[in-house]
Amino acid sequence: MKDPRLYVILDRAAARGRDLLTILDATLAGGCRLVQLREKEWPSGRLLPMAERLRDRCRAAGATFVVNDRLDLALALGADGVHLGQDDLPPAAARPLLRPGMILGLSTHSLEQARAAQAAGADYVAVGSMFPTGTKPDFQLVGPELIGKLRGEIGVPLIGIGGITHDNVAQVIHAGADGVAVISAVCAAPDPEAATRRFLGAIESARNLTTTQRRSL
Ligand code: 3NM
Repeated sequence: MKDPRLYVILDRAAARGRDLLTILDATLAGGCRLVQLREKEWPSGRLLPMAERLRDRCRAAGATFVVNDRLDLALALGADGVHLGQDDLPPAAARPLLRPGMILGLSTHSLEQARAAQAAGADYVAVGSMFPTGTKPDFQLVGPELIGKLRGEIGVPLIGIGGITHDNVAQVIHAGADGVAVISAVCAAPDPEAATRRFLGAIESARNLTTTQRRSL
């Protein structure tokens, strides 16, 4: 995983009828290099042709391409990784099935789950929800505070997720996150390329401030 700062999750439902390929091209043009495909409704057979095109475009751009939930699809596509939730295959069952070098990302919603994810060999740990979100109706609000608590003990990249916007992203970075994952703030943005650029700029500013603050401690 080359650059975890901004993780754009492509979700057809959040795109409100817009083509995911167009959104992908825009976010890649805006500088995103970590992309996930998240599809909660379509069966894998229906999803496969579009997923192949998304994978090809990510490859051409040198971006990392991860598939949410569906290990079979991730393997069939030769994706760079798979992202699993607490109700998916546990990491101990999933890891032996992955090709060498494939990324395993895990969703977590508590201190205990994040510790367990690291112990199970996750390559990154997503922590959410940072803020209330309409994208995941059953979100559990943990806030940036949980990132702060985990920072000292989690060695792999920590990615904040849930309700992240240009206005609150700095809070997540200041809490110690290595990156943020967003769905609606890019997929539903009027201009996903501009939204991506603005996120990368806001993340960079927040990181610089964090470094300066650390130096002055
Ligand atoms: N996982 P948006 S919140 C997919 O808390 C997902 O683990 C979450 O979408 C978690 O950026 C979430 O539109 C939805 O809020 C993120």
